[in-house]
Amino acid sequence: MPDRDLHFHPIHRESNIEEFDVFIAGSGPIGATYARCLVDAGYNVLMVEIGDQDTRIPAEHKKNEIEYQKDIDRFVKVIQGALSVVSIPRSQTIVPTLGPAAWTASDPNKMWITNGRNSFQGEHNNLGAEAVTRGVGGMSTHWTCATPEFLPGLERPVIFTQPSTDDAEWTLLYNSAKSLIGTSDTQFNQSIRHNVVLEALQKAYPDRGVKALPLACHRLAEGSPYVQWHAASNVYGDMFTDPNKQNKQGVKRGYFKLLTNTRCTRFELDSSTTVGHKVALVEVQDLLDARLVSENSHPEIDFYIKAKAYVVAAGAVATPQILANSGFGATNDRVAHIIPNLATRITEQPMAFCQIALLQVDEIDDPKIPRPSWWTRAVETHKRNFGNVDPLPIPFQDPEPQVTIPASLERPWHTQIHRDAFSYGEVGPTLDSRIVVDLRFFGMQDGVPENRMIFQTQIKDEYGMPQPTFEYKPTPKYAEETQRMMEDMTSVANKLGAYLPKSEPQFMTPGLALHLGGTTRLGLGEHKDISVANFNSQIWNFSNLFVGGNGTIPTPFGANPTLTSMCLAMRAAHKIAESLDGSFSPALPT
Ligand code: FAD
Ligand code: G3F
Repeated sequence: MPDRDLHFHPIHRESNIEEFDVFIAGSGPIGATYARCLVDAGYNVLMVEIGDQDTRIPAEHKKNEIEYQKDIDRFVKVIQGALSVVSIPRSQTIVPTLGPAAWTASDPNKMWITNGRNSFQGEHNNLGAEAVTRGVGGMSTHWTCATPEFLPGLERPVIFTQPSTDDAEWTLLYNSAKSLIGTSDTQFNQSIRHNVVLEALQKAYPDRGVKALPLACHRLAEGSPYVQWHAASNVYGDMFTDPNKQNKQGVKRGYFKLLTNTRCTRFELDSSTTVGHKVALVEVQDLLDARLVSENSHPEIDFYIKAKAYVVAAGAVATPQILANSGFGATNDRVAHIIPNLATRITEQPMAFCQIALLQVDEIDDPKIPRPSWWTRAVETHKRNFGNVDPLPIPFQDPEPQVTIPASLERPWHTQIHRDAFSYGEVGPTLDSRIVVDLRFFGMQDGVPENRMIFQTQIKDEYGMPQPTFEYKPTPKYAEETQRMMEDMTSVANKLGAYLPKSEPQFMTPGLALHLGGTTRLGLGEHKDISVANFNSQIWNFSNLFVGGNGTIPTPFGANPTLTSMCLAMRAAHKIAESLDGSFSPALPT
């Protein structure tokens, strides 16, 4: 234990809790999953979140606001506003057209280093669009909600070497995670555009299992044009409103507290531990209080929290960042690290994108094609009310298409043929958004040791944590598949429509998928030398430190990862709950 005079937070007094069962850093869907499982099992959990709460209900999806449900393109600005790019190379900070009289940095060894500007970042090996969201609910407050399962034999990690045991484990985990986040593939069944796209692709590709994209959402009422998009609030929102609920076994919920605007800074080890490592406490900082003191007087604003187990689920960038700031690994000072594989073998998905204007519009009200009654009724009503002014037979509030052609071993890429807002791809004023379809194809990457993140101890990010630098280049493995993926996307696009100018087929800036993986990768015992934690998400050689999030995924993957990360978090939470039962007897991971 440290011998300094430790400053504990009033939370202890308020709750009369001297020591929490579990501390969690990060309030996104993965921190939420951990919290939900542990609090439901009756344990006391303290969660800290570096960002603020800026939704009506904690951790709610912002797209549920009527404003964005009426015009999805307006949501582009919300996403742009929420994301902060992680690492900006020095070349992007040079402005040759700046007025010559302006002050500029003249020493090439001292370039801008604030707010993600990173003079250590190479241009050629950056993940230039990799970004983080800080706020209660994390990225789930503006995510697309796509929740596909990973492909067994390629994307899906192997937890048990016996295939039938592994299959059974994943079936259980996926079913539990889907029910927790509320996933469905039927919520767009009564969308005209959805069915037009689905039918066109099923006709063109009868053997590829074209189907509805599974989405975490539910339609508000039968026939309503609106869905409620799910987010971390669906995982743990009721813990804020219903703290005394009991679980199926009649166990009352444990105490749960979320501290917002609170940074998880670093972990401190118990120096009396002789075998392996044990976290003694965590240092956090109240960022609101921090505004009241001068930059260097940290003892007044840093405080400490004690727990039996500690979970870091702060996203794939900040999770290794907190561990690096604790001196455990991945820093640039090249000291011997106790988590040697931290932030190595990282992966990110190459992503291809285009938008088309739909060809099959005339089929929508073609009397020769039989349509269900809800369809003809909707089209007729629309034409009766607006037929003299609107050129399209599509109701204004017709839900968007949400279609996928699932990945396979022959075509290892994930596809989304849909309409959605992201930080790019806004339709603009020229075309009616009702005939626009977005195609997003996500490829895979191999986790190689050269691809890694390094945390600069000297340069801090805007929140005072070590600045991440990427060393990342596309891997030769899966290069050929990526070419085929682009070919496939253009062929699918051609079946559906004509390209929108400026949204022709293109690869996006690396990192834009925001599916960074492998930064805190899990592994079996025999893969200890290339992983950070075991499949209970317990860091190798630590008795009480756990990780969560997409960084834990050790496999190449094209699919959206959140559902799978939830599975791994549920598994870990279950194991933590088991160890906490009775008195926590810390054991090193095997
Ligand atoms: P996050 O959601 O990133 O949450 C981590 C939290 O930790 C954040 O709130 C952050 O503020 C907090 N934090 C960071 N540092 C600290 C610190 N030092 N102390 C305390 N707190 C800290 N995924 C899918 O699977 N399907 C999709 O359809 C999909 N669509 C997306 C669309 C968009 C526009 C974006 C941006 C992402 C999308 N994603 C999607 C990715 C998905 O949102 C993430 O996979 C998911 O949110 C990860 O959950 P997480 O809890 O691990 O991390
Ligand atoms: C990703 O992060 C999501 O997983 C996708 F679903 C989404 O469509 C994409 O971003 C947008 O680029």
